[in-house]
Amino acid sequence: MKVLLVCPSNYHGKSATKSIYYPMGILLVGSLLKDTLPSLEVEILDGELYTESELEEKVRGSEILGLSANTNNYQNCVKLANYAKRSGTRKVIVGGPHASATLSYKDKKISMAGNILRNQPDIDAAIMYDGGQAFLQYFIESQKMHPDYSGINNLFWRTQEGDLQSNSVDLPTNPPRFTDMDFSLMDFGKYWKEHKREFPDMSEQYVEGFTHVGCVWREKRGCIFCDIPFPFNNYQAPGRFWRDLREARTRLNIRAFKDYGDCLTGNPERVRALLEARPCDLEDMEMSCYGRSNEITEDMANMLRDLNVRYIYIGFDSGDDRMLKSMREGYKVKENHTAIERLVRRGINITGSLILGASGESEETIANTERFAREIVQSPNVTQLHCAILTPFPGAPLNRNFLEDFPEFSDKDVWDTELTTSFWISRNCEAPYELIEKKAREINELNPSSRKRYFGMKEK
Ligand code: B12
Repeated sequence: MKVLLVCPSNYHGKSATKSIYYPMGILLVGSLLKDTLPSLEVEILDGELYTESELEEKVRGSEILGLSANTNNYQNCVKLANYAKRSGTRKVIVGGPHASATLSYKDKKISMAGNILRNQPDIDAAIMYDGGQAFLQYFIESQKMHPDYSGINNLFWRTQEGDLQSNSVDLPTNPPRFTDMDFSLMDFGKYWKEHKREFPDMSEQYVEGFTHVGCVWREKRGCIFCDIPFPFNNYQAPGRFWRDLREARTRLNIRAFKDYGDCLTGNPERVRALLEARPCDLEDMEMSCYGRSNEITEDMANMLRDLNVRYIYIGFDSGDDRMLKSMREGYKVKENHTAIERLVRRGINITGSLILGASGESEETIANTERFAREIVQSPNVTQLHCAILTPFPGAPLNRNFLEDFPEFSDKDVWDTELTTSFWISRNCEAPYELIEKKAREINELNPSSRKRYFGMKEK
């Protein structure tokens, strides 16, 4: 019996990170299944690496299909679900950030998982947040003559009579561990090669992991577009983290790890504890991480250097203070410049990103962001710079404002990013959509990397 887990590619446009990063979500879900039921055939597929017909061929003959949905790839999840059901797959289950979103409309909280099941007859169940346990239990129950899905937390499901049911939901609080990943399910070699091309200052063999989850700023106020699932900032116990990483090194011979934690720089005490707990034999381990500009003090920059951080991803987000305020970023353009200076002095590379299209965006604010972008790409340490258009993700704080203007989306499961983006701009920006799109493309062209980031639009 085969269980297939797929993370399909984006619906509009190509991802700039194709073949660089592997899909950790389905790796974790598949690993728990394989660890619990070793004789089961579990296949993990990164949909970006296959054509539609190749994926369909893989789907044929799978008994259970699990799909990892973000808002940008959800239409492709639906297409694959339809195909699977036509070709005999017994159960189709959807998880991931899109299935985990909660909409706020008037006084109501609406689960996207419910919208998915109401609108898609070919999808049997949707799982919110951490999907490992729920998927495993769903699989086990689905093999029984009289399955009972009622005790599986995080699960939305349909009864045999077709009624929609939902169980209680646990918020995700703990960082995933390397030890929960069955590395034999993933072919790392092909990712390592591409990763090295894009990030030459980092060792080729890397593994993705989490020193922490959540973001300190998000706990206080948070950026309006943020759809990260973790409500609290929670760091791993440093000793355990390094022991886990040592084990990953033994198994995979890795020399670097990419910290997918939402923002490393928010909690200086915990960063210091991480550094101080690092054992001598891991002192040469290289890192990349996410950070916020105003949290990069001289002290934080020293700690990042001492942790061998080779690349840090920073959302600069705008070159205009009014737009930074509009996005509720909690910092100003000056702090973006200061962070760059501090990182440059320590030889740390920066992957920056910018967003056009927040409330109040005008020709003047766009011009300021363009100027900022042109200035910072002069720095040899700014090795990537992406420009996105603000997308109203269904689980982000701004979904509330979006739904006030476009209530028809409150019971939809497809939130086509090209459409929602243009709707949002039409109500919230002074500049027209066409100008914002043109400028986002132009700023993207300034990216020193040859991989220009996909930003939610059809390619031209
Ligand atoms: C690292 C990261 C990336 C990396 C790597 C992604 C990768 N291929 O692994 C890069 C930089 C490439 C990236 C790109 C993008 N990302 Co990103 N990314 C993240 C980040 C920080 C961590 C993701 C991660 O690996 N988590 C760890 C794994 C274990 O968690 P997970 O994937 O969510 O999986 C768990 C559950 O969701 C669930 N689950 C997942 N899949 C499935 C499937 C089944 C069947 C089941 C049952 C359960 C299940 O169980 C898993 C285990 O607990 C998150 C924020 C966050 N903290 O989650 C944003 C995040 C996921 N990204 C986001 C976005 C928008 C994007 C982009 C679209 C940005 C852009 N405009 O280009 C692209 C799209 C890329 C793509 N091809 O789809 C959004 C998604 C919002 C949404 N509603 O869709 C997030 C939430 C950030 C945000 N904006 O708030 N991203």
